[in-house]
Amino acid sequence: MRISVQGRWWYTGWIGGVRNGSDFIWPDGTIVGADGYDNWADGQPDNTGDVEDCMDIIGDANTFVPFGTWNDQNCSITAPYICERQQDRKAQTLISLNCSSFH
Ligand SMILES: [Ca+2]
Repeated sequence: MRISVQGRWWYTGWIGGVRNGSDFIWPDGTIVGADGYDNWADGQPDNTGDVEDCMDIIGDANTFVPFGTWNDQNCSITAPYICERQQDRKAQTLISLNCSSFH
């Protein structure tokens, strides 16, 4: 499975986390994993080449890494990004929208 954005297929997508020292933080400033949940792929984050400061999600089941797991990646790679959207289901109004600042 790959990620489809406006008719183009991608093998990855940015999910907003960035390196902050020895941790990664989400766009709202919370530390990744502080809530007891993370979904890093086996062996990740590995900071290959000491340049992987952004978090992406694996969208290619042809690799040996499960779809949907997380990886640290070089921030300069162009990829679509995934936003967190909170919506009031009853009122159908947007409460908040958090997107990564890189893409
Ligand atoms: Ca990595």
